[in-house]
Amino acid sequence: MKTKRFSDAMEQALNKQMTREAFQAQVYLSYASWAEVNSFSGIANFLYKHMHEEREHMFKILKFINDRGGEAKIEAIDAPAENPKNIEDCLKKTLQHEIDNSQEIDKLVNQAFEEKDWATFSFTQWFVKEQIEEETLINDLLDKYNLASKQKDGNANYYELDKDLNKAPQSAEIPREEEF
Ligand code: OFO
Repeated sequence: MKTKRFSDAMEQALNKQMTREAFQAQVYLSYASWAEVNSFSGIANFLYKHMHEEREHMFKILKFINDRGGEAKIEAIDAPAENPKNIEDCLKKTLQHEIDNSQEIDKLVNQAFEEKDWATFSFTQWFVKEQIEEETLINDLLDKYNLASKQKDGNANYYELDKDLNKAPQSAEIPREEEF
């Protein structure tokens, strides 16, 4: 007989978040397909890859629920909202989805803290860090989009410069002192 090691309320909350991660994956999938159809294959590639990450998040939660003696419930996933209007809209909406998701993760952390459920508290910390990373990643893409697209003098050069700086070494060759 399995022994459940978290509350019914926590099991429910984790199940809800598991379905939410599946929803996140659907959003990435629909935006990726939209980008591909509109000939933005680079961004489509990024979004398809990220769809897989979200599915992994969903699975991570599923495993945790089952491993802790609960039962993961596979439920219907909401349809994503309408397609983005353009790349900027796509990136902004993606960022907003991540911010909303971070808030849901925070609720789980709070609940675990209030229930003194330290196993779930520790488990959710991985998601807190992951969300920090993902928000930063999408924000960076938006910055790059702005550099590449906004109508300012020399912006195209900044975009190229930024690509170069990305590959810049962390140390420089300096002339050695001559030995006399
Ligand atoms: Fe984008 O994140 Fe899942 O959690």
